[in-house]
Amino acid sequence: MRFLLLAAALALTAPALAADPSAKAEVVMANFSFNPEALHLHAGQSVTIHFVNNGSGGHDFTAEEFFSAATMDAANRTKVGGAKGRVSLGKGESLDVTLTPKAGEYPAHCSHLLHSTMGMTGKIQVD
Ligand SMILES: [Cu+2]
Repeated sequence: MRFLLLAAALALTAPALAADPSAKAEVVMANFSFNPEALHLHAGQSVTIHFVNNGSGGHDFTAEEFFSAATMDAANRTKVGGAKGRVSLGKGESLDVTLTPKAGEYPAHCSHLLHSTMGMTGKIQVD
């Protein structure tokens, strides 16, 4: 009987661990770069990405394919501009986006005029 209770307790705990949203990642925007340039995430694992703009003006992290392929709730979908797939931040701003990425390799860039030319490009690798 004690064993059965333990087994039942484990069965209840396991799904909670699988859905653990504690994985963290960070993308720092600057003039004119993303750090890291290549973001590495795990497919199918929920992650909270902390976006920070340390630049002297506005920047964004545009990755339509990445955000479109990822699973997220409505509140987070709004944070990435819906179909725009873009996190836009003013100077000094930050934003957390929680999502579950899909396997693939996706390009990212800042959509501000000439910023990608000056180095604001990157990629997201999900595997
Ligand atoms: Cu920019």
